[in-house]
Amino acid sequence: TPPISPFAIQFDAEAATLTPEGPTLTRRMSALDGLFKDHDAWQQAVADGDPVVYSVQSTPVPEVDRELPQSITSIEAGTTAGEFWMTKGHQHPNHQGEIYLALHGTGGLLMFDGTETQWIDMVPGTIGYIPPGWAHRSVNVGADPYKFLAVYPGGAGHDYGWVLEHGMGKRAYAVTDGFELREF
Ligand code: S6P
Ligand code: ZN
Repeated sequence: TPPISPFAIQFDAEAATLTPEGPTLTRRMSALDGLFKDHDAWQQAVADGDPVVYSVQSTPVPEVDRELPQSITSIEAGTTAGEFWMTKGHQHPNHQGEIYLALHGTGGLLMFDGTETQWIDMVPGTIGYIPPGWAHRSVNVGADPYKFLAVYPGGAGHDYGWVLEHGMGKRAYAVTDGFELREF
């Protein structure tokens, strides 16, 4: 990767966009294999049109050591067998910290260190801090898209296998007056 020069990023908090744009990642339901509690319901959702669950828009800052990339994740509103739609979730193999700034909607930042689970309610203006060594997943617990800005060390990496192996400790389910966390 060639070195990157200083540049300005236009951050529109209202529209939840970053300009200039780097790569955009789109994850459909089929990409979340093994993550929802109810596997049959997940399979049915894949068969029923495989909806987009979330997308991640980056800036041109590369994911390499010592760079500081940023991205905006937008999670659609929805549930699968009562479980709120969410990101895959990952651990940073190099155990580095990260921050999330909520921009739109109502979400949660679920963190798990292998033993303990932590949940931070995320509403526009909330900064959620993810310490090194805590796997993290974002959950949309509202009726609108939940959007947040992430800023993270470029060399942190994404270990998705860790979550498949260890889980996230808790799951967020829809209940009449919002959400409820249940044992994994
Ligand atoms: C990267 C940061 C976010 C997530 C994004 C999608 O360190 O935590 O940009 O990558 O929210 O989640 P996931 O779990 O599919 O990478
Ligand atoms: Zn991360």
